[in-house]
Amino acid sequence: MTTSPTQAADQTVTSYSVSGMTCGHCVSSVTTEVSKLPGVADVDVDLASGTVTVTSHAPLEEAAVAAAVTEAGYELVPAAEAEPSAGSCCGTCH
Ligand SMILES: [Cu+2]
Repeated sequence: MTTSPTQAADQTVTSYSVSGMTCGHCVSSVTTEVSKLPGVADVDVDLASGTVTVTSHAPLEEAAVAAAVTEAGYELVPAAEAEPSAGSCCGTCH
């Protein structure tokens, strides 16, 4: 008899706050860049709250995530300093 867990035990889920995202294009840009990080299994972005939830196979360096977000053109907000922000748009929103 075998057991097949539906959730991998070695997955880490971490949420980050990102400022500057204003539309679906922003979301896809951040998702694309963060998805490129080694070990990342899934990226979920909530545009309304600016929350980026990253599922990875190992704990991620926040600096690496921040670099990916910066690469996408946005800014990772340290959790302690997170607050609603009306950032600049990517230019494709309107
Ligand atoms: Cu946008």
